[in-house]
Amino acid sequence: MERLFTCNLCEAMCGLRVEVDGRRVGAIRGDPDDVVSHGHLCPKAIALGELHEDPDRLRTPRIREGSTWREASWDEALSLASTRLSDTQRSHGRDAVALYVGNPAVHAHRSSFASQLLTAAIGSRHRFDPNSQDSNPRLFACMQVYGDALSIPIPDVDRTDLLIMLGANPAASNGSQMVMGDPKKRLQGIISRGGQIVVVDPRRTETVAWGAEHVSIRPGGDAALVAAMLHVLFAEGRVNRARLASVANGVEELESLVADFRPDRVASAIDVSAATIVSLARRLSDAKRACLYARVGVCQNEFGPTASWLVEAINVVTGNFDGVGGMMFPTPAVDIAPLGRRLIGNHYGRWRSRVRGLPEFLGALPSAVMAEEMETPGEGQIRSLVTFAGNPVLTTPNGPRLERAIAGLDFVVAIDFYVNETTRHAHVILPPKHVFETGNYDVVLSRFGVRNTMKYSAPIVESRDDARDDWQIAVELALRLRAPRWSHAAGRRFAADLPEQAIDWLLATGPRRTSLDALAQAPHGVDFGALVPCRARYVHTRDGRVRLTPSALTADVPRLHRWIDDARSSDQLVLIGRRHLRSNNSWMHNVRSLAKGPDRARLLVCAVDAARLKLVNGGKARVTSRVGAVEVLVTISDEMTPGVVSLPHGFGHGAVRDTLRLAGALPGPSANALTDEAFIEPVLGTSILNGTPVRVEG
Ligand SMILES: Nc1nc2c(c(=O)[nH]1)N[C@H]1C(S)=C(S)[C@@H](COP(=O)(O)OP(=O)(O)OC[C@H]3O[C@@H](n4cnc5c(=O)[nH]c(N)nc54)[C@H](O)[C@@H]3O)O[C@H]1N2
Ligand SMILES: Nc1nc2c(c(=O)[nH]1)N[C@H]1C(S)=C(S)[C@@H](COP(=O)(O)OP(=O)(O)OC[C@H]3O[C@@H](n4cnc5c(=O)[nH]c(N)nc54)[C@H](O)[C@@H]3O)O[C@H]1N2
Ligand code: SF4
Ligand SMILES: [Mo]
Repeated sequence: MERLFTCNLCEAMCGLRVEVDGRRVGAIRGDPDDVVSHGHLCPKAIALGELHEDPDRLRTPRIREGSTWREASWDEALSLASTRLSDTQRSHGRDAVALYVGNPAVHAHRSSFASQLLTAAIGSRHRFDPNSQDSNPRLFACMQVYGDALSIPIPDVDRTDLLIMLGANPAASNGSQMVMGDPKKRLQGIISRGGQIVVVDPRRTETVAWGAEHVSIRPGGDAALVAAMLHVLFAEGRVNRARLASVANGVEELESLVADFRPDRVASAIDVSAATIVSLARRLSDAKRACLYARVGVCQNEFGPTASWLVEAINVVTGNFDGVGGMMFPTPAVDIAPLGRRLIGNHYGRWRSRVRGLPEFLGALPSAVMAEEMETPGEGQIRSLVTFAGNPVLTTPNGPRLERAIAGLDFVVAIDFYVNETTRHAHVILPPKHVFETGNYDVVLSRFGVRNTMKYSAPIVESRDDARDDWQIAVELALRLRAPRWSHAAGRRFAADLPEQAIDWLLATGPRRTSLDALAQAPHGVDFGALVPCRARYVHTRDGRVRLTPSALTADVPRLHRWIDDARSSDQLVLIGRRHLRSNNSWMHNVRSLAKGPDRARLLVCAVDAARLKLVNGGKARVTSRVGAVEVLVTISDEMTPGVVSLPHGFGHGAVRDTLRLAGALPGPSANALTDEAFIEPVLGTSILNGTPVRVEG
């Protein structure tokens, strides 16, 4: 039988047609009638079937005794987990148990709700997630500029004339905070309408190969670039102050803040010519409808928050905010923003990490402090850990140090269906059902659509009787931790459908006033059309105006000036990351259709640096940073620019060759054995994963 399902591996939300037979999954194709993707899919979707069938994927809880694992009943595994976590909290306080919630937790509704429940049930200030390796700078910038971290404008790609992309490579990532179905068709649509795409990236990426113009930049240079573009706009009288007066505050202050960012001063620091800076500014201002969009490459560099703020500001200043063809707010049918404001709140700095004093943001601390909080004795030390859908040993800076720290903890619980580099240190693994067995409404990702759409996928595959999903596991753990005297069976029954009831309620109270029943009548999803101007709904500052110069960010401008002055004389080699269409962060490496093919974890080096460092194509190199060293094979590539080398994250599976048999055989080291937990930006403590100083030897 063929069933429809929305792929949940990345942010593209592709609609799939999946052959299923009871518990078996067969062929997977794109759904041509899907309202988001119109038939598009990528090779990872095919792998969803392989993932479902993967013999290495755990289906039963495991308990580790020494170095051996044994299967256990849910009751035994959950009792052991909750007893040991309760013991830790009773003896050492709530903060002694840490929670790390990984990326897949935002990719299906039952998992997303589970992460909120676990956060509440554990109640620890030691809560971590990948946002401090990813979006925090942009969330913080949006919180400062628009008054809410979830007020995130999205490029109106279907109607724009100019899309300038900083630090994003949708040809590999399929788009982030820009859900657009078939990215190639969508982006090439801009060009075929006579518009233009500019990619600003230290590497000449696959997205450039789609027909975009390429501007190479020094890693970390985006804040200075955008500040210099703003300088040009003010200097050339291109700022329409009368129009801005009703929209934004801080125009004059912004003008004086960028006064010293002359293109001729900034150019040599960021390796972009003054003429290019001036031309980018003029094009952004001349285009009838334009978007400057910045993503992970910018968030993860030395000036993530400051650059993210300046990007929001320049879109506003050029009139490309909340209008057709510019940066616009979606109005999704399930709008989690009001709920997020109530449940999580726009909090910053309510508590600080014990050892380094880094601030909490949106209820979480930066992952860069995890290891030291585990290693440093004293009140509030982390003694036990729960990981949920993550692999911080491979995905956070200085993974090897974190791994040693995790191995020394009293007790570790993992909610994950693989024994990966992190979960192998767990004492108990609680494996959830696969998403095909649980259904999916993309509550978070539908906030990022380039059109307003909604889709719900019901479960399509039967489960084993004893299988549990993320939500059920979280409920069981929460009940045992916080309401041990309640009847678990009654609690389980009560909570079973809460996620669907929540979606139904959110649909009913959201902007579309609809329901899950109505959605069931639309199996390919519902398209509510293009984005519409709606800033009154999403700008939550006190006076309803955009804040162009929030003090939490303007305070970082002096550091930017110092960086420019230092960068002009620096010839330090730096490491950046990259993504590949057939990989997904640290996982999906254990399915044959994705693992096969060439080695994807090579170090890319340009010919000039290769000659200087005596590296040969296909030969070995040793890469060293402050925190570690790895051996890697080299590919000499004309995509790279002098002074910058590139290595993807998420590889280096040698330690799990027994439990991830295909992934374990893949070559390549972990890039996060080189990234440095002490190298963070100062506003939020975001990890700097692009721009790590390294030495490379042949
Ligand atoms: N150097 C460098 N490091 C990076 C990045 C980079 O660009 N460069 N990118 C960063 C970014 S943007 C991110 S988001 C992070 C990701 O970092 P993490 O979230 O720590 O890592 P993932 O590889 O996404 O972890 C996925 C884990 O979740 C499990 N999993 C998958 N689906 C489910 C499910 O439905 N339920 C449960 N319970 N588990 C599931 C998988 O088995 C796997 O073990 O990495 C960050 N790290
Ligand atoms: N196939 C695949 N798809 C994915 C993922 C995956 O791992 N694999 N991960 C998903 C996740 S978790 C995320 S967050 C998104 C991310 O999606 P994107 O934001 O599109 O991220 P990347 O593809 O990593 O592209 C980042 C680009 O930034 C460039 N860069 C590095 N440093 C700098 C800098 O200082 N300035 C500028 N301007 N550019 C810089 C890099 O060379 C790279 O080309 O992708 C998602 N989609
Ligand atoms: S682009 Fe690939 S991984 Fe992403 S949603 Fe579509 S099929 Fe899934
Ligand atoms: Mo991410």
